Amino acid sequence: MGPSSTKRIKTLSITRSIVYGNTAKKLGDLRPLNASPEHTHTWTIFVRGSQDEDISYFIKKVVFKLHETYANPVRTIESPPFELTETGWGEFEINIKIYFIEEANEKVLSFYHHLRLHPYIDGSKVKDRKESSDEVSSIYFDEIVFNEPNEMFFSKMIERPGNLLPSNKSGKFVFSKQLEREEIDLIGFGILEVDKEIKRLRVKLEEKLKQAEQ
Ligand code: SLL
Repeated sequence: MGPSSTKRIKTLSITRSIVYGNTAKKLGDLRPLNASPEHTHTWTIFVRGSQDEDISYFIKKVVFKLHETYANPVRTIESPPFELTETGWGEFEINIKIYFIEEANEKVLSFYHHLRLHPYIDGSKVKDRKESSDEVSSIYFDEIVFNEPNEMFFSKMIERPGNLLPSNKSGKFVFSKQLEREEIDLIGFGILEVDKEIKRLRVKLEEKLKQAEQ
């Protein structure tokens, strides 16, 4: 590579949004032949473009590191779709490593996803509104930021648009502008409620202090 290809553009960042996580289903009568008898679920872990677009123009491979109870726990997916389907009985942390294309000259991006097999009862917000009742999912939206990309990588990246969030109303995507708006509204509502509660407690505290003075 010539010097210009590795030259970094100092004043710039370029972002790409991804969606990662897992879906899971209980194993019914139709068990895969290689599933051991103690396995209860089939699951799929994946890394995708936020609009399900091909992300292999900047991602070279994805490595999923499974729990050590699995044979060959380090699973490398060299081409899209970057996903892996397995069967098992337990939830665990999956280490996901995203390797970018050579030209990017970027470090490996390593993070964890908690493989979810069971529906949470009162846990945090889950993004499985549209899924059929017996499928569980735990899916996250994230944005990869490339700071000071090098020129060659940058020119490759700008050949494709990188939308942050699709604004579609069709409900085809798990993450959309609408959902973001709804979340912001919910947070606003929550803040109002907390403010009300603070006021109420303040009045109560003042009353108690007055009583104590008497
Ligand atoms: C748990 N800490 O106890 C977790 C570990 C391990 C999951 C979960 C079976 C793999 C295999 C499998 O599902 N391991 O035997 O092929 O819940």
